[in-house]
Amino acid sequence: MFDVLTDSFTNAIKKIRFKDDQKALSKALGELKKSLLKADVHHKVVRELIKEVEIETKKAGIGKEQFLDALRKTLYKLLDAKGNKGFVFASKPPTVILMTGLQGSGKTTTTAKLATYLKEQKKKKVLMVAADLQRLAAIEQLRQLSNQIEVDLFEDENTKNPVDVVRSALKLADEKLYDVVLIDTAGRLAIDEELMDELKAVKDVANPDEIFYVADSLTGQDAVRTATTFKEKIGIDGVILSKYDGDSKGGVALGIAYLVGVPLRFIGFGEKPQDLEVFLPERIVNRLMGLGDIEGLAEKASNVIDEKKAKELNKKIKKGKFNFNDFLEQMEAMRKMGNMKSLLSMIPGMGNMAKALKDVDLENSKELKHLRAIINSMTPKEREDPDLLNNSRKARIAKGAGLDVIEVNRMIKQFKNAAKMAKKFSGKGGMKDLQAMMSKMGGGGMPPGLMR
Ligand SMILES: Nc1nc2c(ncn2[C@@H]2O[C@H](COP(=O)(O)OP(=O)(O)O)[C@@H](O)[C@H]2O)c(=O)[nH]1
Ligand SMILES: [Mg+2]
Repeated sequence: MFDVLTDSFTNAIKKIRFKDDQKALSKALGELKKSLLKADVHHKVVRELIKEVEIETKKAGIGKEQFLDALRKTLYKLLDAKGNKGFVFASKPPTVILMTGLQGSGKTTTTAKLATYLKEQKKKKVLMVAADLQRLAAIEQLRQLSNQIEVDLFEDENTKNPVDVVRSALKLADEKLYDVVLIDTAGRLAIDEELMDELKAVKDVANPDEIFYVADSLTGQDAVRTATTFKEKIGIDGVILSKYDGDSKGGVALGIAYLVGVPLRFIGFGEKPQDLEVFLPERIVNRLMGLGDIEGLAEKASNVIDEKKAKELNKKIKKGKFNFNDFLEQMEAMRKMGNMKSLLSMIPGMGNMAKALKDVDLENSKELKHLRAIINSMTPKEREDPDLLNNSRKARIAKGAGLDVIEVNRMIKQFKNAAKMAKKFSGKGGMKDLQAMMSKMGGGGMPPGLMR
């Protein structure tokens, strides 16, 4: 997610080799500045950051550690805009949120992501409201998302006025005791008066607890500019940065917080409803500095893995009893967690591994699809005990899965090897072994037991 910035810092840090060496510090700062600009950080922010880091480093005495400390402190300061963090519930439900932003910024997708987050992690009853009546397709898009994530949607095809829609939606929300109402509004390609007037009218009737501005991080400095305009004209309480998974250079996060002065609340990093995470400055700073984000990982993982199950699984792995059912279950858990790469980058020291793994696509990997087809063709007993598979059964499974028996043999062998390795990893120093293996694989597959 923050590859570019992380690389930049690493490069800069490498330049500091000596103690009390002004020349080394200047060089490091120069490197940092160059790479920050390259990472699309606004020049004003870069200037401020460099100035602060220099002052702080000197205060503590020049050195690698001092430089890192200063960098961490400064990043934290710049990212920590005043205001609410994450999702804040109103004292009296429903909490009403107005989602705003330009067309294509990711409002509708983000509305569904937030709904998913609130439903699954906060166990809230959420109502999404289709108040983008500019495009017919907009309602259909939300309808599909509503079905997919199983969150209610309020829509009214009989009116072209978003104000009416919002009024009726809020009435319903009161009657049916919804906890949260998320209003998806229309955007434009660029800011114009008509849009602002419509939003003001919607805002007046919605009386939202908070207004979120969804900014496309790929638009770089434009995101900073438009967010500023929305803040002045409508008033925004938080920014959600979407499309952080793309070619975004990352620097925009610093610009929004520091220049717009509005806290970043969430970050979207993919097209799936789960691809959203709470933005917390301390987490991001740690990640930027390559230290990982254990807290974030634990939160995500705890959502999909049942602790008891994880323990059972670990026992099985240790005993060499890891079977195909366990494998399928783990795959499913991984898929639920969404973006593997972003998960890995949260584990300390795994930043590089995440990079190597960027091409593993759990949904579309051919290998995994085949493996799933093979497992699905097995009987329940065979799934529990891979040793039961003899040649005639393998042939039948191959037929069932529509694959060649050679492939079935290969997959089974791979699976057994993986189970063996998992057993090894479950012992002492497991993580190190795992990391070594993953880097060798270069993203060629997924060992079981990764999720322990
Ligand atoms: N890769 C990626 N695509 C996103 C993300 N958020 C939204 N999109 C895509 O961006 C496009 C526009 O999103 P949409 O929600 O329709 O934007 P809206 O016009 O503001 O409602 C869609 O194709 C989304 O799938 C994200 O975080 N990552
Ligand atoms: Mg939309």
